[in-house]
Amino acid sequence: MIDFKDKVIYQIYPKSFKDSNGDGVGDLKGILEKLDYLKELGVDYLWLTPVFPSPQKDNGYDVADYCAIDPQFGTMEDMEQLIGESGKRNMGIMLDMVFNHTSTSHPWFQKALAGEKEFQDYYIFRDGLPNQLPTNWQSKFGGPSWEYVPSLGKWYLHLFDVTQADLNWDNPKVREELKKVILFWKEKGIQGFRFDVVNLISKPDVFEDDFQGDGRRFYSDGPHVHEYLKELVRDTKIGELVTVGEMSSTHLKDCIQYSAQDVKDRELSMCFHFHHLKVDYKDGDKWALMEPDRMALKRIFEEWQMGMEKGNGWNALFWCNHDQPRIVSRFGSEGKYWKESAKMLAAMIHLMRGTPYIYQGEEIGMTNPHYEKISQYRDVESLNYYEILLQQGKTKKEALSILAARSRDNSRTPMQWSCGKNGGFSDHSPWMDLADNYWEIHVEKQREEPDSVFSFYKALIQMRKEMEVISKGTIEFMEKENPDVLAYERKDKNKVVMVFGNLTEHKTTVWEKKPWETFQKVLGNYEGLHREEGQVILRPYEVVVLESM
Ligand code: TEU
Repeated sequence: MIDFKDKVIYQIYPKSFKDSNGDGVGDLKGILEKLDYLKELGVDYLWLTPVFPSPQKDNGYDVADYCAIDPQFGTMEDMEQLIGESGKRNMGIMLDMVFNHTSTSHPWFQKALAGEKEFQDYYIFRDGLPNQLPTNWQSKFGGPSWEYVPSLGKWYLHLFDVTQADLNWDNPKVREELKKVILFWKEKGIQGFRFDVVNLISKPDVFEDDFQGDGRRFYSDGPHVHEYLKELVRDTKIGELVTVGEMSSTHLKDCIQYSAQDVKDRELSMCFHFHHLKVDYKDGDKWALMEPDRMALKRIFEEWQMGMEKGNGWNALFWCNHDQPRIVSRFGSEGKYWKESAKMLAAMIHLMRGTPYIYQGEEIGMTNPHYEKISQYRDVESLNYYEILLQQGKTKKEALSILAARSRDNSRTPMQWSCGKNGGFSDHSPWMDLADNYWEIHVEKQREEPDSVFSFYKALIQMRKEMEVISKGTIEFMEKENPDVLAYERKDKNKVVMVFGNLTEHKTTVWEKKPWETFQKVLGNYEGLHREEGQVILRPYEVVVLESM
């Protein structure tokens, strides 16, 4: 089994990473051009979001063929070259397996539509009249989660877009097909897998209306999910690779099971959950704006960090991905304290117990783009919700300001490589607009600066590799009642490391009384350790990392 505890994973959204052939869309050859940059940053694995043939209704999460490359991203030879060249630099490629659903363009679904019973059993079809939805469940992208096929007189389930039909994992043939996909890529030298919404694969035996919610309580961490995952891992022997499951609306007890390390039938290396990224959803509604609830954030980190440690599970640590707004725009500052807040947020995540993920552009503190026109958006969820918000009576201006804060497109803007044309992303006008600040926030500038956000990420990655207490130590939280400060202590038999982060843009006091003289500062985003009358004071968005001497 591979030791992934001191590894750092970098997420690439290929469409927006680097365009090599001047069509305005990023591609595999573009990634190849940037391998030395990624090596310099110090990451170990590159997770690529889907690059398989797809109608791109959901930017590749609607897969039409799991074992080929979409021509817009390149060819199979490009992928093989990327695997080889990454390997030479000691970096592994991880692919994104979207196994909860396929595109409705997938040959399996097409055969189902043509009336082949065998393939209808690959999906979740229900007989019914056109005006009788099988259940009242809602799609995660808005609207009902069922679509009627008049020619068949049946409904099919789609938890996401109408072109993303849910697979029927209760059918052993489906499970066998998906194992073949894994083996195909493993054979090519893929070093790890990320499994998209994998905790949604097992649907309940009986489908019923949900009068308390949108239906998710019936299928999240569903009845056979652990059994199916165990089977998949066992039969493909991916227990020896790095695997991460994306868990939607999940539970701690299930995540412990998904990522339990020392058990006979292992499931995955680690899990993503999203609870810490819902602390600015008003009443749980992503489309209702609210300031982040910092106490809730602290509580969630504590609950998950302590719970996973106790259960011997393993967390994937992250702030950003292709579905989330940029973290500096969200929990930090885009103005005066842009750099300080980007660094503080980075340290708070990287030094916890788990494996850190960096989403492209996060390492240079990229921000939300603040689009002002609906025509600038590309994401299916954002476009659907824009209409829903208008139907709810919001003005266009209000709906646009909600999207500017919440849209998934906030993180999907092209990577800012330089202050040159199109931010050095492409010679052609890009498939979506860049953030205007690319002239100021870009890789070229930060790569050389010792004080840059980029250099800080490099230092964090180094630290994990050099200090076993970061990768393997236990964790304990401090400052639990202090709403301004997130703080924790990492410990092993040789060392104690303390991390204090000021989550606010004002000066604040650390309540904890520690023998400060016995610690030395090893990393921070300000000079020295500021003390007033014996108390440690944190400056705006300050982070200090101290090590026992
Ligand atoms: O996302 C799953 C998911 O539920 C979300 O993060 C989703 O974007 C959010 O709930 C909407 O508010 C995964 C992928 O990361 C995402 O890009 C895909 O669109 C989705 O699955 C479907 O494959």
